[in-house]
Amino acid sequence: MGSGLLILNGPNLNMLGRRQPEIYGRETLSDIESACKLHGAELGLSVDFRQTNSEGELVGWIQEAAGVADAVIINAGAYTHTSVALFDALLLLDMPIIEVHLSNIYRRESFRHRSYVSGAATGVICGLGSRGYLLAMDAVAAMLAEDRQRPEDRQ
Ligand code: CA2
Repeated sequence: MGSGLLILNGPNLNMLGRRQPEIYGRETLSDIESACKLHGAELGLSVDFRQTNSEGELVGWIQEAAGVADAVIINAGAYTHTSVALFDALLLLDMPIIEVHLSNIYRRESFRHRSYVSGAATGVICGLGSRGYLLAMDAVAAMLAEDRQRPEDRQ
């Protein structure tokens, strides 16, 4: 059986493709979901792709991931920069966590330079548009394969 990957998207990402294409690109979240599912099939990862505008729902989904998912990719949207609750929830997970942002948050307003998610993430990808999700999936697939070979080395 393949590994299970949970891809979480936070507030306003459901609006992708409709506004601010110069920052976020022209693809919709549904386009990104399709690309992730296709890539998951190539990598042998089953993909559960979700979006919510609710911080509490994100926390709930992260809690549920324990014992169910093998890895999490998260674009927490604006909650990235504000949510200690997300940070605390992510710390409970003993699995690879990759933080993804479509835009380069470090080239934008200073309030976007702080990420609470980064403090709990295994790695961070930003500024590469929707390709960042696929690259995150490649990283997860490599980490899970390594883990299967040498589980005792995981940090
Ligand atoms: O670059 C990213 O992926 C962000 O996580 C996107 C968030 C932003 O708050 C983060 O700082 C960086 C915002 C997502 C909102 O996306 C929209 C797209 C089109 C129209 C309106 C919002």
